[in-house]
Amino acid sequence: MNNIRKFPKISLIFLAIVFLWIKTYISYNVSFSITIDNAMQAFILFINPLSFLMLIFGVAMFIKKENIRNIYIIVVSIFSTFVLFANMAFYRFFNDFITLPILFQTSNFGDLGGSAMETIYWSDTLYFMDILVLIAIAKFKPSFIGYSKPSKIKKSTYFLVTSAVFFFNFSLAESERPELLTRTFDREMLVKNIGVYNYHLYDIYLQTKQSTQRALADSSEMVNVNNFVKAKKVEPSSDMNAIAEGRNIILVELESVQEFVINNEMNGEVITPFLNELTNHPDTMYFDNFYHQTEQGKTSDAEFLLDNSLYPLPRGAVFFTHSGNEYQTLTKSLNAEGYYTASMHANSKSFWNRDIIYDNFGYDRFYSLPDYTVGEGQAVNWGMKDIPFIEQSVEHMKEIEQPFFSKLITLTNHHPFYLDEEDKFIEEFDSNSGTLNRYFQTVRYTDEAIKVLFENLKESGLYENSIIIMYGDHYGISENHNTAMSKYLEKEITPFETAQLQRVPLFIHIPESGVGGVNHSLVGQIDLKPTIENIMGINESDNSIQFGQDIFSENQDQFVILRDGRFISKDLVYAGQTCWDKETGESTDIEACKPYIERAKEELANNDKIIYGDLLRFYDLKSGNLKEPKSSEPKLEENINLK
Ligand code: GP9
Ligand code: MN
Repeated sequence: MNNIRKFPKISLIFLAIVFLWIKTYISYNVSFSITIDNAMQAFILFINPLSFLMLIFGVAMFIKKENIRNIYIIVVSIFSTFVLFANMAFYRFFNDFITLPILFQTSNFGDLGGSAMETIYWSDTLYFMDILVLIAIAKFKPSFIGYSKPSKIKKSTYFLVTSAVFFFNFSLAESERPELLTRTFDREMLVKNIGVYNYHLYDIYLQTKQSTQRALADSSEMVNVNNFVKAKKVEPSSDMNAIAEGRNIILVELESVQEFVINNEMNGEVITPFLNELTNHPDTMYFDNFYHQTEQGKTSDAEFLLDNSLYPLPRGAVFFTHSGNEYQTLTKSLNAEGYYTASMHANSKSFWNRDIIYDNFGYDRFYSLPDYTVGEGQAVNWGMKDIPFIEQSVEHMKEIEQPFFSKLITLTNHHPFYLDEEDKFIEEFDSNSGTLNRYFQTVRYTDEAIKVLFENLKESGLYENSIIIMYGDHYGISENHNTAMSKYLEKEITPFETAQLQRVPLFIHIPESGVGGVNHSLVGQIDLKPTIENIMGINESDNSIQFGQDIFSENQDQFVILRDGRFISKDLVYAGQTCWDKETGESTDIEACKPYIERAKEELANNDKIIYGDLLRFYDLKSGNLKEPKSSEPKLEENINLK
């Protein structure tokens, strides 16, 4: 017995830190695909959970009562494990880390249903094992566990070491990645360098900063933003001006449909027969270099781009975080032209905060789940199947007054891409990714739904007097499936290829117009609003604060900026911090990309200024001037003419 006592006793605090440290490190390697390029990065990854864990568990030393101290240690373990686990489940689905605004979107998490279950496995219960061990130790108090009240000196030394670990970690990270914290684009880089827990602290800090930003923003910031926007303006195409004036607009956001499936086959089977035919239709303009520019807000980001010709945010979903801002939307300009405006989507109305923001955007009506009858066998995966959704949406369109703008959002082709047997028109693909294998089938199903849309529109008599615009909202296959994608595309998926895979199809179909052809222009979702306004003969764009350009304009920039700072120009692609030669697909001298990198940064920064500062509240769209300050506000010396 005496011999055993000679061993120093282990405190529960120490054990809890070690358990979580090991667990976090294992999950970095097993659950997140964090790329490590050198030994230094591997070392930083290893030590990065430590400073936070030492700090948060160290607090236990100030708790005198043993029971309360143990409860604190266990609660902190559960909480930290939950943070880790939530990130892991989220990462499997979105290939990204959680940010605070996303966490508050509980209404969305509730609806994730099948997708959430897909991302959680039985083996995940292992993540909580150490907590059981801690509880058992706290209860049964085995003899090797002990705790002697630390002296003041010991406590001070402990926290000194903790901050030393933090600064050591931070300086290594800073030498590895200069300006780490000023570049908030890349969450993976943050987690890799400062650890998943510190990353969340940083995120909380950023969010707080955001709320302050609006409060502090003032109208003078609008002057610079406006100069930038005006310099970007191009004359819209006169050939296309008012070509669809007065027609109904039927716009379809095609859930997760990427460009690579169009005019392509999978194991000898055509994936999108109807859409393929449409690309050759004499009344269709098809764009094969059209990029999505969405971020964490996915479908809602695509909607945001459409209505505002502004970029969504680098983090969180702008539909949630800035739903109260003032916006100058496409919907509002259509309302002003006497259009009835409706969004149609058979999901609960609060998903992505749509019910709130649609009101703000000016939609007259939102046809959401209660406006649809989902019969037996008519739901799969995330909800109502596309075919009955389309059929009933056309019925709604028959009822509403013309001219109308109806935006339909499909749903069946959504991760995890499940289908009922009777809706499978083609076989699965055969790769190591069930997700990609099933994707082809659900895309094929959506293609069938679009065929039904055209048939029903023709039957209803709405077809001739409408314009049909369709585009993919964002990618469906994330980088997690690169091995499978590489098998399908028969090439290595480099960051260059990944950037190119952000193309989604865009169709502009004007029945009996004779305006058609395949267009290779480099364009993106940001360009939809000015393009649609020009086609419809609306001149609202003249003063609009927007970053897009008319797709048909001869002076189009041919430069697409993705939301995370990647870009695609005529000759270059910037992706994965590497400059790529577009023709060869090989990396090239970064110097060639530098001016464009700056340009993209400036554009995104101006965009974010508008959203964070809610700057459009200071701007009068009609006059293109700053709004007259309210009499209660101090008057500017002179009203700055922004033109
Ligand atoms: C939800 C649907 C899908 O209503 O739009 O959203 P996503 O997950 O693609 O953003
Ligand atoms: Mn979507």
